[in-house]
Parts: sequence; C-alpha cells; structure tokens
Amino acid sequence: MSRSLTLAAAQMGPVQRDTSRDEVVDRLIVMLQDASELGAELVAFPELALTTFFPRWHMPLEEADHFYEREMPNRYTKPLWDEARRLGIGFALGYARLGENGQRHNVYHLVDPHGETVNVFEKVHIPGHAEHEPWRQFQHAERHYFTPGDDFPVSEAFGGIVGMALCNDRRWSETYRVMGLQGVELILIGYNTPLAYAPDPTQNPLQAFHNHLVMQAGAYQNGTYVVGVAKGGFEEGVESLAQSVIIAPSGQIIAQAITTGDEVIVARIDLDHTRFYKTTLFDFERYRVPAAYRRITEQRGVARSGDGV
Ligand code: CDT
Repeated sequence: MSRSLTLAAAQMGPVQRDTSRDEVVDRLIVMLQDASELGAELVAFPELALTTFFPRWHMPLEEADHFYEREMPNRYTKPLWDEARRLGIGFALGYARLGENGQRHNVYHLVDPHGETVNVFEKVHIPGHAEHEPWRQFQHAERHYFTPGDDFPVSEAFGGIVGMALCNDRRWSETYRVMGLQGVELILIGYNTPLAYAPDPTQNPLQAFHNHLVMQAGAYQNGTYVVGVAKGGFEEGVESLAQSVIIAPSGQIIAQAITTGDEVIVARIDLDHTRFYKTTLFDFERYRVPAAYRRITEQRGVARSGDGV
C-alpha cells in the first residue's frame, strides 16, 4: 500500500518592517508556483509570514494592531488563496490574528486545494517575556502580544492525518506526543528563531543543532513526518535561523534548505511509512504506560514526590 504526497516547505528570507503585505504575498505566490511546478500538493510557509517578526519591539498593543489580520483571506492575501486554488495546491500560512473578541493569537492556517480552511492552529507555547526588558539588544515580547492556544488538534486532510505547531512549540516533547496520540502522520511547523538568545548566549552556536534535534526526535518518537519551515536571514538587524527541513518518521532529514532566503524544498513522501514506527517500537497501545506519566498533566513546574505531589 502507498499513500504518496508531494510536500514543499517554502522558506522565507527576511521581511523588513517597511515591506508591504502586497510585496510579501507576491513572494509567497512565486514560491507557491515553484512548488507546484515541482509537483507539490501542499506547501508550508513560515510563522508570522506576512509581516516582520514584530515581537522584537515592545510597543502598546494598539500600536501593533496593523501587524495582525482581522479576517482571512483578506484583500492582501486573497491573491494567494486564488492562485493556490487555481493550481489545486494546499498550503499552511502563519500570521498574527486579532479576533472579533479582541483575542490575539499567533496562528497557522491550513487550507485545502479548493481554498477551504482545514483548521486554524493557535500557538500553545508562547516564549519570551511580557514586559519591556531594556537590557536585551532586541525584545522577544511574544508574551505581550499573544494569548496561548490550548490544544494540538489534528485533521484528516491531504490523504493523511495532519497537525500543526509554531516555533517554540517544536522544542516541547508534549507537542508531538499529543498529536501522536491522535495518530498524526504529518506535522507542519513554521518558525522564526533568532540566533542570539539573550538569557543564555551559550546556546547561540547550538541553535541549528537544537532545531533539528527536537524535530527529528519528535518525528521518530511518534512515527510521523515533520516539516520545519523558517523565516530566516537578517531581519531588521536580527539574524534568524534558516535550515528548513522535511523529516521522515525514521527521524532522517529528507530535504533541507541550503540558503537563508526564499527557497522551496520538496519531498515526495509515503504516509504509509509512518506505520513502520507506529506499529513497532512506538506501538502506543501496546507499550505506553500512562499511569507512570501522571506528572505530565498534573504538574507544571519541577516538584519531587517528597514535596507532596
Ligand atoms: N518564534 C519563536 O517561538 N521563537 C523562539 C525563540 C526563542 S525564545 C526567545 C523559538 O523557540 O525558536
């Protein structure tokens, strides 16, 4: 049996603060067309793809409103929806959403080849800080700008079971396992990862290693494909990691970007290869021991048995 799918990761180079959404969408459409020519049926774009990574500045929320989208598609992104439908190709797009209820989420929007929404994922792990921290060279104020989501749903789409995550979510093993427990076969992850991590600069030279480490482990331990797609390069003077990848359920990297700019990578995958891992080493039904994992959901920080937990 085989369930093949041709997948693309459309890595982006930087989007500067004064770059218009029209210019960004033009770039996305060029990559969508490239991916389609290469046979792709699904294209993953990065986190916060339509704007610069604005959490690097701390400003009053009302001043940041223009970085958020109130509806989707909107007048800027409609050409992307139209072109994708014309090409018969699905995509996942990351952007900041300001809901009618005033809630602000960092979202990943999955669209099928007919232009219909499959699902909109709200980023769960919101990194960085909420207050202005002047000691930093640049801010990472995501906790000021975004409310966390509270689930990792999966959807039947593109012939398989598809889930999503955004950037910092990829560092947490729970992200993959919660989707693994729903039988996920393909996880799409968009990211913006500055190379300089102010709280602990010893991690700076390890950014690329940690990026692949967590996604390869998540793929293998849950028998799923993972696509990690960056917005990389120098954006407003801040250098971000590129190295977008498509990873097999074995944990092996199938395709990897070689630039730090706009670049499409493609892989033809067989979703049935997830079975190799899901029915053997990681046969959850047979081998998991949930009674031994109670702390995972009952406890947030570190505590030992002697502490009464
Ligand atoms: N966008 C995002 O989540 N970036 C974080 C940066 C590190 S936390 C300041 C990441 O996990 O890559």
